[in-house]
Amino acid sequence: MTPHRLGKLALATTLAASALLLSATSAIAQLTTLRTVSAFQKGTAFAAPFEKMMDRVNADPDAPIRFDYIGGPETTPPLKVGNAIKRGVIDAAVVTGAFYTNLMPEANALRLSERAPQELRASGAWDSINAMFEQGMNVHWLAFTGHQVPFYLYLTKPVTGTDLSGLKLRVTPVYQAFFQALGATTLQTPPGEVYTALQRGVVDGYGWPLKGIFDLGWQEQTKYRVDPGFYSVEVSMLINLDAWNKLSAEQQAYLTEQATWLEEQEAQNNPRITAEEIKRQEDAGIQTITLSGEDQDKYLATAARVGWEEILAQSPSNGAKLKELLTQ
Ligand code: 173
Repeated sequence: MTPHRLGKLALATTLAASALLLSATSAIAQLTTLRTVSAFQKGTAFAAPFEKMMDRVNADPDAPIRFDYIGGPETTPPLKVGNAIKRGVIDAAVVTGAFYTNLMPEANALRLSERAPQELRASGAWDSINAMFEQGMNVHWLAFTGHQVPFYLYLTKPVTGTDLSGLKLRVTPVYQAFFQALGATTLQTPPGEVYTALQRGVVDGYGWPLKGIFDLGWQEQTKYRVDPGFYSVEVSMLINLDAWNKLSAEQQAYLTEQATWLEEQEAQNNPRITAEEIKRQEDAGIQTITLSGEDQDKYLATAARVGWEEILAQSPSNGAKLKELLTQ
């Protein structure tokens, strides 16, 4: 054998070996289970819709994928979930943009969306926003819940107008700029620390959506809800992009179908749940402080103005695009 032929043979052998190796890795890479974490406590208002979806998938004998639900904040601190999903420590996450503004500040714009997930999907806006998620977070944006569930200011002391000076309020990046613009001082905490902060008098109130305050017993520490609500909840399921790319087209299509089912459930159920929640808060003795007329105008206009100002300052290019995609 000439040295030349020997070289060729060696090359052929190497090629065959790497082809084998490749097919072996792609067999291993075939994902059948998504390791999933929720930033919200198991069974609570914003985890429950996703838990229902995961149960539905896991009960479907024909499902091409399963969810392995590892758990809630006891497994990953809520403010660390963004990092875990970005790095692929987990495959799927139930989380809201306010919990990972350090990684992708513009995701916090989804609470300013005037468009329902159904509209975003139909118009193609979903794909543009998903491209931002891929780029900024290394995730696929699978599902968007909570739309049209407003956020509120809850208090232990009354206010008479829009002046919040002298109050210290528990916030996340959902509310921080807004409450500060009205004069409040703020303290950021994850949901799990709200009860103790109220009980110890560390804060005079907190921001939270309409639903969910009973989950962790906060009604015991809440005297007032300020109406109207503002913004609209966004809690999403994110799939790590490397995990998503390992799924077959069939698995991806199946998961997208589950997401649209979930979003349809939300659209059907949230109006009823909000009405029930208002009644339940009233029955628990929580009084309503209603801002009307000019106060209401100022309150809502300030919320919208500072919400977008913050997004545009932190993320000028994607922020402007999001404003166009999300507002009427
Ligand atoms: O208040 C919060 O912790 C928060 O930002 C949030 C966001 C979406 C749903 C529920 C709470």
